[in-house]
Amino acid sequence: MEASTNTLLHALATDKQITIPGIFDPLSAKIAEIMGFPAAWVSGFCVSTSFFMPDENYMTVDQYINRLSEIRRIATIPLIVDCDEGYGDMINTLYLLQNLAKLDIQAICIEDNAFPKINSFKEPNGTRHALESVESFCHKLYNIKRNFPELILIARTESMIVGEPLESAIIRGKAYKSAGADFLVIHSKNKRLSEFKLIVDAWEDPDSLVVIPTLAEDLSFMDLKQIGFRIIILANQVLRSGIHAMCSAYGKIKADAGINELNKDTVPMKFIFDLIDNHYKKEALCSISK
Ligand code: SPV
Ligand code: MG
Repeated sequence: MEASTNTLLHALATDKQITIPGIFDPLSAKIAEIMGFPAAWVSGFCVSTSFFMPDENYMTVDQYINRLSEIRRIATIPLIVDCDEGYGDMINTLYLLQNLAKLDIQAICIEDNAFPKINSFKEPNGTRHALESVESFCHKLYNIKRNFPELILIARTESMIVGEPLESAIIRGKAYKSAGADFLVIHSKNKRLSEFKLIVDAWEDPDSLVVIPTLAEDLSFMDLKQIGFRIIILANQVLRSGIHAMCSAYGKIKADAGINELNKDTVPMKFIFDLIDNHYKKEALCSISK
């Protein structure tokens, strides 16, 4: 249990900058772990999508906790859990976090969307994308830190997502840091590096900035590191590329493209046997050596 906690704390303490991919189930978590990432982002959007539900609080808190425990049963990679807006008020948030505490979760991210949330990049469809007041969100952060002092707390403001100027996001960010947040995401629909740079330049402590560049175009992770972001989270690109691959494979089957064409973009069966068998062999060895 402690090993993974230490790994994330160690990475945060020693690596100036880290790149973290999104995961959503035991398989994706295990692949990210074997690839050697220092941590993985459990994406609310990706887990919801895997249940075929909108990222708008359709998924219940217990569904999410169950998925997290399925992931933890297989993977020891440090996890940063996307807690959306906390699944409701303070009581609901604490219920989620009490359950996460049993799962060796090192870090969480909580956003200032009002309940029920809507994914940052979805057009509101008539309903306003509302934010919690600064006071009530700070109250949430303060209570999280008071009840779970060991948890690395990432606060995320949706201020720019709802069209407020960068200055408003900075005001929220400062309040959230004072209320106990360790790191801050100023989430945005930014595409270009120059737009991301405005955020870094406006924030007094770039080391505490996390970026989730979901809509970014034409930039490398190194570009984001060079302008000063500390932690870069690629939240949902792996799931999106997986969906792309699935559609392409189903399309080839439908078009009767032939087995050779289909096999081009698949892993061999042996790849999966090895992947999974290695895990269970190691588990067996560990249990014998205890
Ligand atoms: C998620 O992965 O659930 C996120 C990141 O919150 S994003 O959907 O890109 O805003
Ligand atoms: Mg999310």
